Amino acid sequence: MPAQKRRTAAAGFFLFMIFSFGILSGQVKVIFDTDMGSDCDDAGALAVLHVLADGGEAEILACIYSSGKAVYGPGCIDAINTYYGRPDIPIGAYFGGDVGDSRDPFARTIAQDTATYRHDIIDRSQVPDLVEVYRRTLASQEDGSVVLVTVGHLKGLYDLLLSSPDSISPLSGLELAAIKCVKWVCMGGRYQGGGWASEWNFTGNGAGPYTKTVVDGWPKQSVFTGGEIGEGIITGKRLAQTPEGNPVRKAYQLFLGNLNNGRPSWDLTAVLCAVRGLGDYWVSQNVGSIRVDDQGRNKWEPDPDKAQEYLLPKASVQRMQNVLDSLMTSSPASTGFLEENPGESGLVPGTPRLEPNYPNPFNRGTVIRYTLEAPSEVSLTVCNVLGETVKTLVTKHHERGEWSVPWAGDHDSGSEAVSGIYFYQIRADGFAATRKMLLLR
Ligand SMILES: [Ca+2]
Repeated sequence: MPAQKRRTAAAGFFLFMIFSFGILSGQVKVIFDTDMGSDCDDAGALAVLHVLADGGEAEILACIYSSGKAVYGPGCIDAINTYYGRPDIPIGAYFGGDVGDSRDPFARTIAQDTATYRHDIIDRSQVPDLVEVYRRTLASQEDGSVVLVTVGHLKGLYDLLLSSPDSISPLSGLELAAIKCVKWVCMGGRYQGGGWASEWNFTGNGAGPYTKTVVDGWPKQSVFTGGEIGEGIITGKRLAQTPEGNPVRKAYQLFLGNLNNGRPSWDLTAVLCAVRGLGDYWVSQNVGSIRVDDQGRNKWEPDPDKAQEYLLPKASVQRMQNVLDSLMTSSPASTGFLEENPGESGLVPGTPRLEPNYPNPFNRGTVIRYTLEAPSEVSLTVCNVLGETVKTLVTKHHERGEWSVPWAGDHDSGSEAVSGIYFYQIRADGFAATRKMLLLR
């Protein structure tokens, strides 16, 4: 089948899968607030968020560009959103000039290359003010439903919290945050040293004076992933295996000069925590609260105890690298590899019927069931999103009837498969059927 047709068939199939099997339930609704352009880990974090959305774990409500000294952040965000098949996510930008990084190692190049990335926003002149997007997005959501994640300076959030009632909502920004948000996950600060610490998102580029107001004034739970959490988790090398047209690959390549060494995963950890919580990746220190000074420096105090916590590592660095790298480098669902699968129609006599696996999502293992209407030579395999066979579960002659096969989330080699989307495909006498499943470690 021609590649284009295969992609089109795959896109339709993915949409069918998502809307047919209720994978959307349990989604975390996320607003992503970024200084896209200063460092490539913002691009990696947005990629992780899209892949989590592809897997039905998250919905991306809006992207906020909260750096005011470079203008191409929104264009770079739009290029990534478009690559992942979500070109219409609202984007808001900061238009002030007092907070932000004037360096632009990759955003401009990506934002201006609309021929390659097929997006339509180039710079911030094409998007609304971030306060408008924040307010509109929050006002449209159910109470207590939104997770806000910031991976840059806090000026955007500062402007939201200080915003007044307007035609969008009779609530102030502080009230909107208190009513609509369930929590805020923030990449910022440092916590494990014990004393006063200086971290770039909190203190850099003129952000310091705003950090204290936001950290002290945020009205709901806040979770901080400190600089030390992402620092040792080096990701991005696997981007070399993704298509040349991947803007996230381009961001890492331009920022680092090559794809040989990878980059710490500061912002990626915040996104993963926003969507999956602590999981078995982290534990949290939740007794005490943060003190922030006027320069944005911070320290953790055991008293008073507020609804604030910071992450401590639990899983190994190696495992976190695997989890984040495999998310960041997964193919977008909209450009998947799948072939047409006539078995999905269920109308052709002799077609194998493949049932939804259970449980799904799953952690330790899942069971795949299928029905044969006639004796057949059967193969049942599990593939990853790159189309590589992970595990061959069945290759044999089967009588007609109902069958079930467990998959323990392992490779043919016996090693553990990483978190992510997988596909299981049955082939029997020239027919094939494929379904999607989600492994969560
Ligand atoms: Ca950042």
